[in-house]
Amino acid sequence: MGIEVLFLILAVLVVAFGIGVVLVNRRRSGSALPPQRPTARPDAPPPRSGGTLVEERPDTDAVVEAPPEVVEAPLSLRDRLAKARSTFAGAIAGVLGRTGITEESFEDLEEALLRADVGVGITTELIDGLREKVSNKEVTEPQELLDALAAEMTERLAGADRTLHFEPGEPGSPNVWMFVGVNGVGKTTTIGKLTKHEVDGGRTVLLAAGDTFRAAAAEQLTTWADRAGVEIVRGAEGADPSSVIFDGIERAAARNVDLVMADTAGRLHTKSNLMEELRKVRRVAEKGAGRVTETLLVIDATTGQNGLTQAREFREATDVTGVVLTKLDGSAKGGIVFAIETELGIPVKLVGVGESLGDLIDFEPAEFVDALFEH
Ligand SMILES: Nc1nc2c(ncn2[C@@H]2O[C@H](COP(=O)(O)OP(=O)(O)OP(=O)(O)O)[C@@H](O)[C@H]2O)c(=O)[nH]1
Ligand SMILES: [Mg+2]
Repeated sequence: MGIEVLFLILAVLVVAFGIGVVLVNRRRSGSALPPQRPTARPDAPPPRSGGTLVEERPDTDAVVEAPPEVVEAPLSLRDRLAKARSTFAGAIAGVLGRTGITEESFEDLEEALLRADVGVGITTELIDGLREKVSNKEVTEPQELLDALAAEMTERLAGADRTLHFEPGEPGSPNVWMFVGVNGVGKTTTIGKLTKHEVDGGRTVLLAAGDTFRAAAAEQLTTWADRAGVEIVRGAEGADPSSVIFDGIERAAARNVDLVMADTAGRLHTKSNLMEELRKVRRVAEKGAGRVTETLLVIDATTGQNGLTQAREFREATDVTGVVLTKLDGSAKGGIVFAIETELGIPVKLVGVGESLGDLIDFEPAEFVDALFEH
């Protein structure tokens, strides 16, 4: 009797748990993002004693926070781009609300593209292209007009090399990926997310804390290093960033580490002495055993067209090989992707869509444009 009651309670619990899991998964289904785990914020690092140049990160104390038992499915890209999508929602409703294609249809789309910060030049080209398709009867229905615009936007982003370059070489000759950009755009967070990704993919990684401007910067990077279980090389506050990065590369070479991710201090693109410092960092990074195979410019998507000006200046100072566009989750100005790629020819390689570990994804143009146009 007692055992039967126990079985009954167990059965009820199992069924209730099953229903719960199914509901959560259905609500969050359809995502291409990697699984995401809640993590500690990087700006709350554990206290550390300063002074030592090299810090060992044994694998045993690698994880700051134990991962939760139940891993929630991540939000879809469509959900993450809600703000960017809302820029287009009104125009899409306007276009579809009319029986045919009118002058207002073009005006709606033009306004949305400009508000999304696609840029005046590209917007004009896109709208002119649509007008032509309508006038030669290639496009006759409102939905076709939207499809034609989405196809043209995707086409403009096609063909770029978005891979993160990694050259396998002799042991003791690590690849170096440098991260540069203005203050607060998400450089350190991106390094943290990417380090975990690379480690999970089987590469050995070492972090070089080239932001010696403030002590908290190295602390923040140390938290990410701990989380991924990798070693970090850091210098004293105010130390020469190029020497810290050089030391990191030498250390990685000595230990046959595959990849060094080098953080740098945020700097205004208008400050010529700081841009000169970046040139030096790059020069020195090439001097030792390593090879700089990526210099990634991190741009905050919420800054819109100002990101374009930053990109120009940073490209001038260092050989920028790709852009990481962060905070796309909170931006109505995702159109900056088009301006960066079309006007500057720098490929957007990664996008940040949140603050947690799993919130860094490869940039896929078709997926991105579809997410903007979904209605
Ligand atoms: N919503 C959102 N927040 C982000 C994203 N990437 C970074 N952040 C947040 O942006 C803030 C600044 O990030 P950091 O990584 O410290 O930026 P940084 O470029 O290293 O800053 P400095 O070193 O001061 O120049 C942090 O609060 C991050 O959590 C993103 O993709 N989405
Ligand atoms: Mg930083």
